Amino acid sequence: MKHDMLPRPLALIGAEVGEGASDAGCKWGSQALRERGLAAHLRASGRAARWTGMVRAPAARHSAQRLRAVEHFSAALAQQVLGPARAGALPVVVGGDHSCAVGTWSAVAEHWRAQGDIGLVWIDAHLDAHTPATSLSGAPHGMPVAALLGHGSPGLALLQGWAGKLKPHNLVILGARSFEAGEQALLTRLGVRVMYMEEVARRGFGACFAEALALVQRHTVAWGLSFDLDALDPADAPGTGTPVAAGIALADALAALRGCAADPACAALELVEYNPLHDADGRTARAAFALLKAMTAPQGRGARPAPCAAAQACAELS
Ligand SMILES: [Mn+2]
Repeated sequence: MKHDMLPRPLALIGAEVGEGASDAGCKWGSQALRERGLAAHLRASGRAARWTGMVRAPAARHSAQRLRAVEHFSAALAQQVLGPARAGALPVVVGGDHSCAVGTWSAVAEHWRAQGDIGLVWIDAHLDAHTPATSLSGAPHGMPVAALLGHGSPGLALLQGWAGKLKPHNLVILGARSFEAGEQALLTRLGVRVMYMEEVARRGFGACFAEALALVQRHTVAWGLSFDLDALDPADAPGTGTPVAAGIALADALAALRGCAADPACAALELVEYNPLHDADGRTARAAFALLKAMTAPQGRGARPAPCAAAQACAELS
């Protein structure tokens, strides 16, 4: 059977990190979603899915220790992502605050490095592109985009021993509406395409996501999706680390993302910033379940034909 005829098993990886944020509640997000039955929920659509790892960040007693804690955590998480990637499964990292993206995408970049560059669609209310020099809060969950681009803390940017996991033209940020001048200046200088919420509202999420996907597939052998739940409107997802008003409607996201991971060139998925302590009625957990189910659906409007290089590389692995 050809590799792309058989959906890859989903390897769920819990990223138990809240040290990246000022409110550490997201640390318990992946465990909460696991206990609610996320794996069984995904298996219900006929896909193999199981938890292959839970990685917990070391506690940081003082805010000055947060960056070191996240650096240690990122290296451990990267190892947990590399295993399933090498085995031909689809890694699905469940956060945790968004600092986990450094470990996730460093591992994916490392895995594909010999074949070529990776692309990334980053759906988020924030830019997450601070360096320790521009961040007012010093919170590492505001820094993963900069680190993946090779800027900021060497302990994050040089994970796996090399920097520049993402090239600026292979990254698109979608839904941003709360950010600071310093991080925006870095992205502008590097030429990263940002579709701010104003553009998403005007053109529609579906049109923006389709363009973003095409951009990150264009010069790459594989691509991924990092979805921060705070990109959604707080009416649909109140239980996130840092809610921001006027976001993406859950229904729009579900329609556009359906089946996107069916593309064999989809290297990994990430869903972050679930804070169970702010989700009294379970609404945000249900949104998280629905998003992951839509992304991993066997086929759909979001599915695209595989770029040939990635399909071949994928077939050779199987
Ligand atoms: Mn984020």
